Amino acid sequence: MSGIITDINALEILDSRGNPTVRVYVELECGIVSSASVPSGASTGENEAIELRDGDMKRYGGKGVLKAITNVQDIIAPELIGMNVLEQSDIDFAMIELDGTPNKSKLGANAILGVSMAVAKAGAMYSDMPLYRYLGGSNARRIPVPCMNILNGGSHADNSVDIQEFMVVPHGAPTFSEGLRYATETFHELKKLLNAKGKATSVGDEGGFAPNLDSNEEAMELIVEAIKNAGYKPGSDISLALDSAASEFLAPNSSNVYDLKWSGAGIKTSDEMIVMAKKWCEKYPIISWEDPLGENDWEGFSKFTKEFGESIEVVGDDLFVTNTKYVLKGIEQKSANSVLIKLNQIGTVTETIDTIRMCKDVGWRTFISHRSGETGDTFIADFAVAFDAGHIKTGSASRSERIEKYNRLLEIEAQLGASAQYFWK
Ligand code: 2PG
Ligand code: MG
Repeated sequence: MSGIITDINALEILDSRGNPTVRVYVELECGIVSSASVPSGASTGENEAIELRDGDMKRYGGKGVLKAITNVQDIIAPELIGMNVLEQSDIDFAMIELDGTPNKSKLGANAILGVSMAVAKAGAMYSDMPLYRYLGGSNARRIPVPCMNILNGGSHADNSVDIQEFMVVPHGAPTFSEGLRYATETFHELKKLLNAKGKATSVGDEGGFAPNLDSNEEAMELIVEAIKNAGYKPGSDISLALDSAASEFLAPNSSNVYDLKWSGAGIKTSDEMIVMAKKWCEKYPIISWEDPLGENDWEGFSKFTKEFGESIEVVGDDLFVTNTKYVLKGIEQKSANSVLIKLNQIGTVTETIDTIRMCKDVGWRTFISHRSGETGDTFIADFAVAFDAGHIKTGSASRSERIEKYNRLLEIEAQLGASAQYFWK
């Protein structure tokens, strides 16, 4: 029986924030049916591919995705039906052409990505392989280090912390499953500490705690204490990764002045942010820092990388939006040494792979990421293994939409057995 696509359908479902998102079903002539669900960001980069929302204020406050669903059913499906599911890049480029805009604003990146991911899953099912093996080939066997976001701030929480994500990175663990255990035990210890200090233990969008704290530094002090209480050595067993998501606290009308508004720490220039970062890097075991500055502060990013690029991973998220055009600019300007990879920032599986390939060509790292609005879809777990990404962030040790991805990685590690690899570099 053939791998010809015979039907493509879509459904409006809800994400982890209760906002509508797109689920796509792809059916093959042989009877295989796959489905994929699209995530959604909150601290989005301005150059991301466009997530099409209905804007009909009578439904979900304007956030409905019925237009994207109709685009899948009426425009994309007729074009792709009859194509071979194994031709992933032909299929993705057919959709790019059909859309015809530079940012997928006509059909919607949510419509296009849903189809692209469901096609990849159907291809794997048709080939009778797990997704990581189908996409990555027979040597895909490195399980990414989980960067677990255990304390949330910024626009992912309603608290007094500016930095969006404080992650624990169990790079000293021997395996992924042990690393996940180290990080999860630290999460539980942090809860105990917060309780003891009378701080809130409710969680933010990505499942990390979201307490009101006196400063951003207090968050790191608490986490380091939690690491020790869990019986691990900060810096050798577990280090810290930060995502400042600094575009979220730019001063009004500025691209390089920052207002640490949630903590009330005041206004800082790009250079002052770097001075602050230096102090933090000396004091805390930080090994990775994402979006330390805003998405248009290219000069600041280059200075930041000059200062820290030899000692830590400097990750661009909003700066690069998983787009080769911006990654190329970053390579030329030495803006970072790592790229956060989010499929829905660019909108197809094929273009995401292009971005990863560009990073690898110049020795940059790749860091696969969920979005703050997620579903139970575990695509990124397989995707990270397929492309040897090395690092993944998919939230905390709470909220099933986060845990499902970690559980999928446990499953892959078990399948790989002794051949599974786990290392930070
Ligand atoms: C980020 C992401 C994911 P969002 O900034 O890296 O953690 O957040 O999906 O809201 O853009
Ligand atoms: Mg980010």
